[in-house]
Amino acid sequence: MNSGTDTGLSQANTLFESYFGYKASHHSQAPGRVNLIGDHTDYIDGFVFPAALSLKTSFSFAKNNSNQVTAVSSGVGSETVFELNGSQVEDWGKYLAGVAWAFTEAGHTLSGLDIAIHSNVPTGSGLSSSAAIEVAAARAWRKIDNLDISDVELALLCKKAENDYVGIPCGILDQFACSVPDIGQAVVLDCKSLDYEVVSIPSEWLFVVINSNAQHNHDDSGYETRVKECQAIAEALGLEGLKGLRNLQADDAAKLSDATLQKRARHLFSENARVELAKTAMQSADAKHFGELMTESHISLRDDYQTSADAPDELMDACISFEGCHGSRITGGGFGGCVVSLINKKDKDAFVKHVLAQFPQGSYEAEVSA
Ligand code: GAF
Repeated sequence: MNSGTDTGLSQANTLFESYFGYKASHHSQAPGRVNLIGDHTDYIDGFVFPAALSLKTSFSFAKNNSNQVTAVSSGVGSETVFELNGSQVEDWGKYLAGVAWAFTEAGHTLSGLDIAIHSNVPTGSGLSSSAAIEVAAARAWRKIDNLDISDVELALLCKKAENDYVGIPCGILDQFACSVPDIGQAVVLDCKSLDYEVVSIPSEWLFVVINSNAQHNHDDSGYETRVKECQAIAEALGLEGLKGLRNLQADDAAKLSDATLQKRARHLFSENARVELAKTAMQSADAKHFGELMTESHISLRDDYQTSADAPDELMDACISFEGCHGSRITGGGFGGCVVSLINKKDKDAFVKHVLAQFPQGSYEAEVSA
């Protein structure tokens, strides 16, 4: 990591020095992620296919020789202060306090820190800004307190923070994708075993992420409702909780009497199957098939799982109307946010121009390629 050339880190450094009046001793970073395919399949122990982005959350920090954390963020513009092992934090510091809580529960002793944060992972856009801040915080404590924690364990502790402290019933997708793969790496993850495989992106492929700029927010979105609907499916089919849905099949959906639950189940088993097919398509450099799977995934999220929204649907239509676009889909938790499309590298400028002419409220956010 070169703090001289990384703008995120130098901005975090500058903020640290101006806010705390001394120089930070350490740095940590974590990327955002784009999910290429396999959404809402992680909390049923299914399969997902994310890639780590070059967009990052950067921390500059130092021990403050207290039991307290004081953090400031260039994006939020207000500080958060909390005691390690203190009472529940309600402001944006909950992501840091949640990680501290999860580490402490796991038996680690943490130092009090002064922290300055700069992030270029957009919030509410389906690119895991929350997981990026959690993983950057976890890396900060792992580094400064010399904790022996693997990247996978770190992801699990961050998920615990999000589930049991922040209170969002998410799966492992985001925390894993922000902790384990290198920037630009695409991985297929089995959310049950946590076995994963890095899949090489063919050299001429480019995944482009365009933001609809319609924000989602897990706190008031239907995310929790979808998790409850999955629990209802499991109950109706006599399966053992959410994790029993991993092996859902087409004929299971037909057994459900509730039409909404049938649609939800149809998304779960079809999306899970698409991840394996997408892996094979990428391995055989079959852009046409990979793209078709992405588009099927969007339609499934839009019509069956109903976690899309008008803005990403219109944006996806704009993307897919480009002649060289192999496929396109909403990415992440949904209800707004970004759309990811597969094109050939050579078409990038023409694609972005075409999409933004059709959907002017959108903006180019990121890209992933070999
Ligand atoms: C959000 C959640 F945090 C993830 O766990 C995952 O369920 C995703 O939505 C949908 O695939 O990002």
